Amino acid sequence: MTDTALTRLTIRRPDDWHLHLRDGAMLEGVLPHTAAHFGRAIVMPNLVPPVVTGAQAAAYRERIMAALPEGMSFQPLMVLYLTEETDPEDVAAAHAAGIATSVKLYPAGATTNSASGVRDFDKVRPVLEKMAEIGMPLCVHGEVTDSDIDIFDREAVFIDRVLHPIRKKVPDLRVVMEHVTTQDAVDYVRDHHKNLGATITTHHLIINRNHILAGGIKPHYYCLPVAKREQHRIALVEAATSGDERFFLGTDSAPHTDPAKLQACGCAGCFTAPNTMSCLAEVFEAAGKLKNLEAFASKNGPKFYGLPVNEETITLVKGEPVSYPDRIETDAGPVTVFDAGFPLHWRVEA
Ligand code: OTD
Ligand code: ZN
Ligand code: ZN
Repeated sequence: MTDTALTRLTIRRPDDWHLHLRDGAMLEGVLPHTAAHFGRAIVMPNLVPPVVTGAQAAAYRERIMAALPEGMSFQPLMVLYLTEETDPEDVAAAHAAGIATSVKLYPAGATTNSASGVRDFDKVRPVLEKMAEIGMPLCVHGEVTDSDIDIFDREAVFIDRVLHPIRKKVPDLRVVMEHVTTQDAVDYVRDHHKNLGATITTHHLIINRNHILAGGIKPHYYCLPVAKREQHRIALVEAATSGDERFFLGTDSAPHTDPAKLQACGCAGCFTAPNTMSCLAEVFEAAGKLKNLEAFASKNGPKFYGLPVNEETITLVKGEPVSYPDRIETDAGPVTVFDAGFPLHWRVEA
C-alpha cells in the first residue's frame, strides 16, 4: 500500500524525549496537551532556579504529577541540570533511586535559563566519569556561545570544539545530542556509532530560516538552536524518517506566553505539544515513510534509554484537515500553538 492510500495508522504510544513543562500555572496549562498523546517525557530542568539536585528533581516530579488531570496517565522522566558545582555522588544517588534519568549539559548562556550552565568543561569531568560508570546518559545542548561565532554555525563548531573532545575523554559516556538542526550533526551521529543518539524536534522538520525571516519576522518560529537553511532541514527529515535507531523524537516544545515572545527582545521557543503527532504524520507521509513514524516517535527513544516501549497504542486517522486552536489559554497567559504552515490531515483518535 502506498502512503497516500493509508488512512489509519496504529503505533505504540509515543514518548517525548525532550520537553519543557515549566512550573506553576504554565505547567498546569501545557501538561494535558502532552499527556493526551505521550506516555513519558524527558522533562527539561531549565526552571528558574534550575533543577540541579536529586531532591529538587523529586520535588519537581511531584509538582508535575499534582498538575496531571484526573484520569490521565503520564510519566515524567527527570533530568538534572549540570553545573560546575554538581556533586557526582548526588547524581549517582538520584539515578539509583529512579529519580533522575539523565543529566543536562547547557553551555552557559546557550539558551533560555542557561546562565548557570557550564563554562569550563574540565570542571564537570568527575560527574561525566561517574555517569559513564553507572550508564546514565548525558543530554547535550550542542551550541557554543562565543560571541564571535555566527549563530548559524554554533552547532557545527560545538561538535568539533566541545562534544568530540568530551566523548574522547569519556568514551563510555552515553550522549544524546539534543534538537539537532544541521547536516553536520546528522553526519556526526552517523559516523560515530558508539554511545551516541540524537533527538529531532517537530518544528525543525518543518521550518527553515526563511520561515523566520522572509516576508516579515515571525517570532513564533524563533527558537534555539535557530532553524538553519533548507539543505539542513532536508537532512533532518531524511534522518528522522529513515528508521535509523539513533534518531528519535524530542519535541523541545517550549511554551512562552505571547507577551514574552512578542516584544523587542522576544523569548526563544516553539510550542508544539498539541499538534506534534499531526505534524509528524504529515512530514512522514510526504517523505513516503509513514511506516517509520513508530520507530522515530515510539521505539528508538526507549531503546536508547534502555526502557521498554509503551504497552498502549494510539491510532492516527487521516481525513479532512484538522484544526488546532491558534493559541491555548493558561493561567500564566496565552501561548501560541506552532503553525505548520500547511494543512494537517492526521489526528490522534480519541
Ligand atoms: N530552545 N527555548 C527553550 C529551550 C530550548 O534549547 C532548548 O532546549 C526554552 O524556552 O526553554 C528554545 O528555543
Ligand atoms: Zn537546548
Ligand atoms: Zn529544550
